[in-house]
Amino acid sequence: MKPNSFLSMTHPPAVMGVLNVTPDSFSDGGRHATLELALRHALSMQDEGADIIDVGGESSRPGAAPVSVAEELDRVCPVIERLRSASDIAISVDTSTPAVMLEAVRLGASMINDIRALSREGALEAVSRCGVPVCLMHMQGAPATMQQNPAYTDVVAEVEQFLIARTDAAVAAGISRSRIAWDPGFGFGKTIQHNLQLLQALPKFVASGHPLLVGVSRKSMLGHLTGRPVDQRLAAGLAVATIAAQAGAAVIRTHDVRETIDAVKVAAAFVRGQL
Ligand code: YH5
Repeated sequence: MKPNSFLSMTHPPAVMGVLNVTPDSFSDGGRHATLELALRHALSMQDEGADIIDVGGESSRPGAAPVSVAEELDRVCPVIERLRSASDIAISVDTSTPAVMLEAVRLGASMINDIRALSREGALEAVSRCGVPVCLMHMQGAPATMQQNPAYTDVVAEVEQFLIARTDAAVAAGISRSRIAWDPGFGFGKTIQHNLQLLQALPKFVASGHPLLVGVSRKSMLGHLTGRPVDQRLAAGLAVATIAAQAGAAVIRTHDVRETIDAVKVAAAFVRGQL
């Protein structure tokens, strides 16, 4: 793999704005209102400077009801279609469902973000066929139960082995190695100690040469560290974004685009020695 510019971090990481399109996330005013609010939120994140909008229609929170393929298509596709016609910003789709991947790319998405690392039947083939970049994320267990008893002998080694194995499977399916990003999956089947060990090991993941995506925005690890509820975790999230940027992460996934851009700009200037 060619040495990539993320390693020297001449630029701050890209900032990916989270756009949840689940019934609970926007409006109780029905589908049309939800679509309009989602579009408005995406465009406001673009105004704030987001590089990528990550559109997701599945809630991966513990206890969330599973969503059918038809329902996920119904949630995600109209948003991608509208956003594509309103803007040329890069769109990624947060999905594990092959039919959603294919339809999202057909409508103009340019990246697949899969918390299940292309483990669903047909997912490897779908991404191989689209030819777009993909983010492979590590998760232990399944969303409904993953936080019940996360256990590892060596979390860093196990996450790395998993990502290597899924990358090899993706390459074997015809996906170009250079189009595969990695994500250690903060909060997905991890205790606070596991998350902190992974945070300390970010430089090791960056050294793999795969662009590294980090998503900690508003997550419960920040609540555990600060004692704060979900709507008061901005500062804690910015601290982690700064650490990740200093370690050479390529993409920060966040709900708080404007503030995160400021934080990663400072981190990048510090790394360059031009603060
Ligand atoms: C991620 O890390 N996360 S969805 C629980 C929260 C807050 C936020 C309040 N998709 C990731 O954002 N994709 C999600 O507690 C992701 N990496 C990648 N690549 C979960 C989420 C969240 C969960």
